[in-house]
Amino acid sequence: MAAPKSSKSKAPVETGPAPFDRDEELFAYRNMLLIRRFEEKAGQMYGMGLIGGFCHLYIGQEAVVVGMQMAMKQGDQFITSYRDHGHMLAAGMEAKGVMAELTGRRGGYSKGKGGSMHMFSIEKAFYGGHGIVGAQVPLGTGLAFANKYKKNGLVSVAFFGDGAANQGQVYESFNMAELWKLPVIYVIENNRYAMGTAVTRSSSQTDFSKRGVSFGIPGEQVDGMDVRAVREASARAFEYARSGQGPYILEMMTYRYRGHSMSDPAKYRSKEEVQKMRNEHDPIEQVRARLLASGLATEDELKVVDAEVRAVVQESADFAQTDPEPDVSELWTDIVR
Ligand SMILES: Cc1ncc(C[n+]2csc(CCOP(=O)(O)OP(=O)(O)O)c2C)c(N)n1
Ligand SMILES: [Mg+2]
Repeated sequence: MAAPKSSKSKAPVETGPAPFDRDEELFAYRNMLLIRRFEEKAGQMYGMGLIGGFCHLYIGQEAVVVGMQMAMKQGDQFITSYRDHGHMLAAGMEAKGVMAELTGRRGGYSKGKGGSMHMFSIEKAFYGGHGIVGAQVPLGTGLAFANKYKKNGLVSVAFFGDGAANQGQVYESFNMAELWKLPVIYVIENNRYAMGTAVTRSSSQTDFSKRGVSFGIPGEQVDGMDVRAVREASARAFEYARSGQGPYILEMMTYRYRGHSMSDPAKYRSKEEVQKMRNEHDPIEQVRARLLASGLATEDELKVVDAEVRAVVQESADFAQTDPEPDVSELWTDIVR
């Protein structure tokens, strides 16, 4: 609601998402920072030749997965694209297991045989890690179908990008999900680009929250750089889907700071554009500034969190370099013959 325009009002009425308490702010800070530092380390290790194959970093988009996780219930499934490291870390999957998968080691989540885009966790209800753009959307819808069939009260979340949102299979999924009132949340991570193509160059309707209108699926645009806004909108979406009303679309307005993957000519946007987002909207800096300004935490307390996060990331990097590679015989395991 807008602040009332009365000559008697003394202070401006604060609008925007409901505030977090100290524990929530610190939780969000720690988890977003873990993703940021992990991804920075992965980028360095890729540069050193320690990681092979594809690698897509999530830096800049951290508030989306952390805010979503804060609204999820244990057992709710989630599934995403190749840009998946942040999703796993936010769900509490171990940094060691993710990093070791990047370097192709035995202790990786797919025993070193899947790499960056192909990791899974039954325990954390993470269904991957998918390299085919948009393929996770029908799969996530299928998870919701299973939930409804089993009447287990769980909700599935399918994350996908602005580019993936133009795939045909997304709309086949929307149709069935609404027809059968499936408990699924479609999270469109609009980071403004699909590889080097800006949303405005590829989409006739650039407001992705409206993409479900013809099916009768409600949607909303969310400030995906503000973890409080993400948590609040996610809570609404979970409530809607869990209560049997059907699917819900959340368009997260976000931004990726790094290139699409590790090789990216970066000619499709200016350095100034990236720097402006970092300076004015960084999701981690927002929480940090709030914690300090409100007195909910001191610089020293945040330094302790920073050091703890760095230690976790360093331990994962050490493990990912010392853990052995899989035995050659592993070529014949975990495959359908
Ligand atoms: C079916 C298919 N088409 C094309 C590609 C190549 N490709 C990989 S990522 C990508 C861009 C997707 O962009 P978006 O959905 O916005 O996700 P983001 O990378 O921004 O997270 C494309 C076209 C692919 N992997 N799969
Ligand atoms: Mg994109």
